[in-house]
Amino acid sequence: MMTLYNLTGCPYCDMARRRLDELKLSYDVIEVPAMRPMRQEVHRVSGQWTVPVLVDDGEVFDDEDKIIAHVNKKYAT
Ligand SMILES: N[C@@H](CCC(=O)N[C@@H](CS)C(=O)NCC(=O)O)C(=O)O
Repeated sequence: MMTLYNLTGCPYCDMARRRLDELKLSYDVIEVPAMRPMRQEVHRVSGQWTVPVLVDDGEVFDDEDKIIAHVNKKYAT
């Protein structure tokens, strides 16, 4: 079970999503508000405010580079 916290128009989120899609992974997308103070859930989950954030089976990745490295390691054959 994977959840991606995403902001439409965010290039870092696009990078993360592109790799998830290339690997044909299924994941839920939570669109976060553009205004940082309204992103309480991102902060609660990851301890910081930026997106993308990926939660994969309880493991939290708070940056596109970390997300891409994680899915490459775990799911790319
Ligand atoms: N993970 C990226 C940063 C990601 C990032 O800056 N995302 C933007 C959206 S594109 C964001 O969430 N910014 C927080 C904000 O604007 O409040 C990095 O460390 O280079």
